[in-house]
Amino acid sequence: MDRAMKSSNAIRSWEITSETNYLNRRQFLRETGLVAGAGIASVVLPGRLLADVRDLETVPGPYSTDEKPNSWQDITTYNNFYEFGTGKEDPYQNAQAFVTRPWTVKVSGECDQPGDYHYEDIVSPHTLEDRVYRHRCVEAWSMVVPWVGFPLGDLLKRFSPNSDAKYVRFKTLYDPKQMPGQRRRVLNWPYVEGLTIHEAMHPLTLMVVGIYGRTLPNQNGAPLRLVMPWKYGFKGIKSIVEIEFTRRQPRNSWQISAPREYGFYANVNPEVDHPRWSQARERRIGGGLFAAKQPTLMFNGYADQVAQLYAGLDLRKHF
Ligand SMILES: Nc1nc2c(c(=O)[nH]1)N[C@H]1C(S)=C(S)[C@@H](COP(=O)(O)O)O[C@H]1N2
Ligand SMILES: [Mo]
Repeated sequence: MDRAMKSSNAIRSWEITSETNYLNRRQFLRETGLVAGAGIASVVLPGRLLADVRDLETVPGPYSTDEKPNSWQDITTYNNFYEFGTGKEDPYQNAQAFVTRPWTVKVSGECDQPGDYHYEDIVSPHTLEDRVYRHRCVEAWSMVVPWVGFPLGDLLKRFSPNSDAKYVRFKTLYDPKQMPGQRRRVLNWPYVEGLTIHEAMHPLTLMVVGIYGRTLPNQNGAPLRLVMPWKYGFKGIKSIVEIEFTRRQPRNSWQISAPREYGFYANVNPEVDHPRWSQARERRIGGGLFAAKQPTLMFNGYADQVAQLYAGLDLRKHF
């Protein structure tokens, strides 16, 4: 196979293989109750694309939905990652050469253990869990994604936040040489995001390092990104290089660029329309062009777990 063919958009055998292996492995785990060893799902990967995508050792985590996961193809070719372009296929096309090792995360602010932490220091003390979550973009499309990660709160506790740590602010890498989208001011770079400390410590909130039992493809936010399934996808900041504990509520990139359209909370709320479109329904990616839209659930279906975080808040005002 020549280089041109390898980088074409055709579905490659490994894209299928990685799903099949994952599904087989989950079934295997359920049946045997065993933890997967690194070798179980090994497949031969082509050298050039996704050279960094490797099998991860994981255990089944809690909170997974029974909905059918989207395909590897859907999840890795239909993305929002404006650092690599604003088109849905741009991140897949433009992020393949993105260098994610070595990777350092700077931890600062209201905590007793600030410092620069290597990717390995961040990840290695944690058990990686498979968690299948609903994923909904404010643009009214949705997917179901088998993430691999660990609770963000378990990581944050290691930095010993103090009693003034009311919020946590995250920042994406700023590197216009590698991230062609950052050469245009479509957003105020670098991308930033913020959570309340209670949202950050919630057991549903994941620091994600993989998909389908493999390391995270660059276009999905390698090597580290957030996922909070009850929030619009934009809260899931990708390629994180900074974590800061703050006293005051941080703004996020979308709020900075369009404060009327995007708020701090961004809880999935079918009753609060985006100013330019309805939030009541969503289009499941992979369902085909003519598939009916499905109703959007309050907190994306995670109300039982998270509604108490917002007790007393007017969710129309705090959108
Ligand atoms: N750094 C960064 N993080 C980001 C974005 C982005 O443009 N840059 N887009 C957000 C939006 S709008 C969505 S819907 C999700 C998409 O995640 P996915 O591509 O893995 O589905 O990433 C979020 N995180
Ligand atoms: Mo989004």
